[in-house]
Amino acid sequence: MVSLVLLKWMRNISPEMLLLVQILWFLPVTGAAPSLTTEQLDMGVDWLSRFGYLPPPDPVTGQLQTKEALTKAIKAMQKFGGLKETGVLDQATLGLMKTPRCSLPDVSDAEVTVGRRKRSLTPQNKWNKRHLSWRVRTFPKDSALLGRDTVRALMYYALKVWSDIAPLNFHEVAGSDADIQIDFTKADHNDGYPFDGPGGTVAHAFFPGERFTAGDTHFDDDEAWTFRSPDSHGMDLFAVAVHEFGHAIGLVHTSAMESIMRPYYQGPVGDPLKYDLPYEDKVRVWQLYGVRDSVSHTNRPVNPSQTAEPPVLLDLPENRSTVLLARDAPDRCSSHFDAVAQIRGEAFFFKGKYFWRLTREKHLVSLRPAQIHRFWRGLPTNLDSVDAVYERPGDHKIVFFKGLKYWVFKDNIVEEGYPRPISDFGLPSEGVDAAFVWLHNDKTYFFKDNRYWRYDDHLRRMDLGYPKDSTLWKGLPPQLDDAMRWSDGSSYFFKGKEYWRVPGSDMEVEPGYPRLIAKDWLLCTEMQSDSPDTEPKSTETRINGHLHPDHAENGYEVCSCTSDTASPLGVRPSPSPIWLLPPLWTLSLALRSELL
Ligand SMILES: [Ca+2]
Ligand SMILES: [Ca+2]
Ligand SMILES: [Zn+2]
Ligand SMILES: [Zn+2]
Repeated sequence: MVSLVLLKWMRNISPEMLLLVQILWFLPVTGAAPSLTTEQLDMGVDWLSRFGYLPPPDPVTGQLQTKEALTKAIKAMQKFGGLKETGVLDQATLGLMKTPRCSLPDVSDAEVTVGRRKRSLTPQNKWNKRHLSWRVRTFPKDSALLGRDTVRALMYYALKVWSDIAPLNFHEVAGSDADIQIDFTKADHNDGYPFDGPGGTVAHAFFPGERFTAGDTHFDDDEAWTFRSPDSHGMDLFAVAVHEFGHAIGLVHTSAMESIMRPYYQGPVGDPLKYDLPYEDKVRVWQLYGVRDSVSHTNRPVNPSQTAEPPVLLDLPENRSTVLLARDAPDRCSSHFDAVAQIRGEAFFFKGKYFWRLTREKHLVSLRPAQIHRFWRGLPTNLDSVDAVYERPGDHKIVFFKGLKYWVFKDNIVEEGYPRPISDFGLPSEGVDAAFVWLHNDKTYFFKDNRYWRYDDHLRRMDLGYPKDSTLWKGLPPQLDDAMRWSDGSSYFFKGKEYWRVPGSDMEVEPGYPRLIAKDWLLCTEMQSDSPDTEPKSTETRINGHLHPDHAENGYEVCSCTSDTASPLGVRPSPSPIWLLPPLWTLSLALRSELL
């Protein structure tokens, strides 16, 4: 009855314990899901081990943890996949396990081996260089579905998705020493990640590093790779390639609902020329490499006569939503903010329907604001602004206020049962101007006009003796826009274009304040107005056949969130010979003809 898979997994368990282990396993599992077959259980255990959820059993204590470990592994898998955490192999769970996916594990080895002591994922690898070469070494054998030129063009655009936003530059080479070797291969191909025929695992890539295989990307040639498939048949090559190149530059899998780095195949993602990464993925790649430096133009050839003609990027039809976003979006340099909050150590500045995000090091992650309702899932789409936002002490949930209502978020998903009335807090029916947690006493403070309240989020009740007169905070103006604590131990208060700092446990503004918000937080120079319409773009565009590199109109570099930025002009490594390959612009034409 005990299959090979189970035996393999339990090879370190003493034979005497085997029967007990078997009973412990089968009772709860079969009890909750009576239709489960041994085959399904084998498949489940094998799957959980393969993708990092089930560690090899400890030789000493393994037999005591076995049942617990399996339940825990199933729950972890369900949580990561967005399923109900039942801890048993129910139909939804088995169904997700059969979904085509990437071969790489969801949980790193390091996280598994430390057991209960939760440790963060191993430090992510990243490339130390910013110019990376790529080459498609082997092509799909069934070229009836996808021609070679189309495959190369799709790889080009899938890499460009990442280099458009991060300071990385990819160039195609013909030699055998490309950083990113791309292969279409099947079954066992000698790298420890054998493919498995149609379905199951569809592709994998190796993380950056010093190893020979670093960056290499493999696609299972037993899949029916497609592009613009009229029906939902086949695997969309562009969508899978964007995911795998995410690994090739150092990203790991995520459970975020809106991410190209979810481990499961999500279907086609639309036109490769218009594809825009989900915000979550942008932030993660910015955390590794920083934002693309808009002024260095490192992808411009040093000497055009020696290098390939840059591919002609196809003219895109006017993107309606982008235009609307640009016209509607507020100016970060000239306006006040509705709300400001420190969330997970980062700063968020809210204005109208938009927000800007700053890293822990106070680096603005993008000049372009993100739409509130697209990131904070569950707020009404017609919400035109927010009043105040803060991260709750204790459970670290995020609370949004608007008028007489409030919403509670776990990460970026709203909790059930919200909005609720702010009378829950004991606040008057006038709304709030500002909310923040004072590091000094871990209490939550609400401000409205010239009064303030002190709330205990651990006991969920208002402290006695409030409201008090806000002039007790010496130097602060009435009618604040919002306030937040910051990692330097100080509290910051915002109103109009100015902000005030209150250090430590003082209730008095530090000398030298107010200062300008735009200048100190949002990368604006004095008197500068910088609407998103004039935001510098990182790509070069061709107008009437002439090359017009975009210039940063700000006169300064957009922050780079890591210390090493893109290499300056002049140190670009000379490219490997590419004359064996048709120039990529012909591929763009090939792709265009396929698009039309
Ligand atoms: Ca497969
Ligand atoms: Ca406010
Ligand atoms: Zn993956
Ligand atoms: Zn492989």
